[in-house]
Amino acid sequence: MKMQSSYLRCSVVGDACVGKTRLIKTFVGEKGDEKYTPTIFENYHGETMNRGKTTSICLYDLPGQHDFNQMRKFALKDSNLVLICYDVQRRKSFDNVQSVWIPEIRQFLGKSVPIVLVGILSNKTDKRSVSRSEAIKVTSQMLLQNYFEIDGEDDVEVLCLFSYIASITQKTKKRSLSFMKRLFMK
Ligand SMILES: Nc1nc2c(ncn2[C@@H]2O[C@H](COP(=O)(O)OP(=O)(O)OP(=O)(O)O)[C@@H](O)[C@H]2O)c(=O)[nH]1
Ligand SMILES: [Mg+2]
Repeated sequence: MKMQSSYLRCSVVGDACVGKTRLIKTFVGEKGDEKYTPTIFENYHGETMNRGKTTSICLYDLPGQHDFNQMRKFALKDSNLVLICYDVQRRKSFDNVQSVWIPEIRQFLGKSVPIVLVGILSNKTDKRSVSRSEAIKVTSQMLLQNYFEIDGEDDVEVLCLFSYIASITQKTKKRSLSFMKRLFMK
């Protein structure tokens, strides 16, 4: 029996040191190096299963430095989906979701590409400074696809996030395919 498979490109953005690279490394199974190294641009590859279908995900790990936007532009323009990450214990990184990251993504990609908001719990001993309900409110007001709150080192939580991502892009592709079918069957 032939296994069905699909492919998507996902950019990961958000303030510096919120845990984007750590989250990606958990997903691709490269855990271990706890040293913080600011990202310029990295490309990773992972796979997830959803309803018997394998999805290959090409991940663009992008710099959190705000003025590196030209570096992010090319990766963003090539993406089917974007994750915006913030640290639930760093208020500023959440405020920048609305003031920096959503405007930048919409400038380069328009409004049609799905954006998933991801609150990362980087340090279990620190108190959170952003509530779950605030994040859900922004998700709804800014017409984002969904909100996830995860520990970037927890394999199960990270896998759930990427399995969800695979499922929504499968749906989007299905919708556009049936539109094309409708167009040519007339
Ligand atoms: N345990 C563990 N910690 C990591 C790993 N990679 C990074 N960290 C730590 O996680 C925190 C966040 O680091 P990153 O994930 O690199 O942050 P980032 O959001 O990618 O930051 P920029 O690349 O500068 O935009 C830092 O304190 C790192 O020391 C890892 O593989 N394992
Ligand atoms: Mg990084």
